[in-house]
Amino acid sequence: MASDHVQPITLSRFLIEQQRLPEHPCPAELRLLIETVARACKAVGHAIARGALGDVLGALGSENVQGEVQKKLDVIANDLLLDANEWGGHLAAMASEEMETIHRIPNRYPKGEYLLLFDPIDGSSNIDVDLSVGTIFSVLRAPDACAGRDVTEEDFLQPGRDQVAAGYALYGPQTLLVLTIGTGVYEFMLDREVGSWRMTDGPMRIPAGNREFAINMARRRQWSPAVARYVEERILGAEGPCGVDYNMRWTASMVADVHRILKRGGVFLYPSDHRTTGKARLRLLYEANPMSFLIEQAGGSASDGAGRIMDVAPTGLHQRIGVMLGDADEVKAITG
Ligand code: FDP
Repeated sequence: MASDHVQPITLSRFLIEQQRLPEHPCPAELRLLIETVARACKAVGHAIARGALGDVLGALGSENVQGEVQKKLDVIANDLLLDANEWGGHLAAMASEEMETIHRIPNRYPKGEYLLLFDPIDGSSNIDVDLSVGTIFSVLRAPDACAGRDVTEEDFLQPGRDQVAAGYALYGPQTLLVLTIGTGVYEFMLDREVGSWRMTDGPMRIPAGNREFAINMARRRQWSPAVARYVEERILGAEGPCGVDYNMRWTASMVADVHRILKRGGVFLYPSDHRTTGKARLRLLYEANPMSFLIEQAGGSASDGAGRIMDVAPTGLHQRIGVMLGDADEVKAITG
């Protein structure tokens, strides 16, 4: 008997429908670029799933530009994203957490009008303990001024509000792709049997009023008075000024924490160290900006404590920034 269960639409169909929108049509080149990134994320997810049997776990013994020990999967995922996106003709250059400087498209391939930034494996400390990790990506337009010359690092230093697409893959119990091209946030799940991404949620809206905050409590000494007050009041719960109990969640993977916020609400906080100017954990261009784009598109807000993250004018490829994002009311309760 034929099943009457209608399968949700695929990522390809969603993007083609976006290309046909009378207002804000998705350019064909951008559609093809996103499909390529999504294909690369499938390969990254496959590599992760091979785990110890595929000899992909553990550290490499090298350090990345941030001075962090590189895991084997950091490098494998970086190479998969580079290889998949090099030859399609949609990009002028790429940048990644794992590479000191930008990767220009080699001369043997045609060049396109977009710039791709990514964090190939976010939440690396989770890899060896079989917990969720993700890939984050951001797409910018290459400035007109770089036509006919080599792309430079400066071409990547654009504020987050200029992103044309952003998203992440979440490698958890299911493999998901969450995407925005400025027309809302959509979630796709990898159907492993047929190898395609199918829409499972969207347009996503951050549910209001969920009383959960995500913060690494061990960094308490670094918090500003505003962040400390916010957290203290929530720990007091029903016995404090909030009058209700809150819960704390921390997965040590920004992708997993942001995904929980998109689905269930609450806030994610990784503030900068208020004692030291500019000392922060998360990177602006390939972590904070793409996540802020998704969060704002889902009705939330994203601040560095002083203002909107997506309005920050970047000064360096690997620049770090404090991050407070999620439910707009909760973010406001910290930033005022
Ligand atoms: P990681 O460096 O392990 O890739 O990208 C930064 C990040 O992960 C975030 O995903 C995560 O939220 C945070 O660092 C974890 O930080 P803690 O080690 O302080 O928990």
